[in-house]
Amino acid sequence: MTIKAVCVLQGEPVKGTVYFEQTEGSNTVKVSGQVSGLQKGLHGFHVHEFGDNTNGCTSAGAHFNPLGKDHGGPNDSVRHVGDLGKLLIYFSFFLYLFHIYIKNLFIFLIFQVHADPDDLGQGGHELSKTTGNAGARLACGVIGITK
Ligand SMILES: [Cu+2]
Ligand SMILES: [Zn+2]
Repeated sequence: MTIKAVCVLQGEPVKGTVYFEQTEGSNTVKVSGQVSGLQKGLHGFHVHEFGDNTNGCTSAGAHFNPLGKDHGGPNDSVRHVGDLGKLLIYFSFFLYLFHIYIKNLFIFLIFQVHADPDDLGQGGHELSKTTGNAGARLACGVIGITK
């Protein structure tokens, strides 16, 4: 049995599709997809805490952080559960820990792509430990369960 979720990113000009997939019994979620309309280079990607789009991507709130930790990279032990690191236009990777939430919480969350790379908490900027200083919110979409 595989649990699948999808997010359609609707920004201007940034658009994309992101898939989340977890095989039952596995302790990771596969995240894959593509985003178009981005400037060349790396961009911060996160799952944010609210599935709220009423005021655009701003309403999505902070990074999804149910364990109350500091911001980090996707492979760090100290990180927000929603920290996906910095990604290129096409991506496919496995995310640990997120699986705990995939079944119940997915429809409440927003996936978001940013203008700048995420410093993974190491940048020394005042925002490093909360947002990774990833800059403007370019596009976002609600993550929903699919078949
Ligand atoms: Cu973000
Ligand atoms: Zn974070």
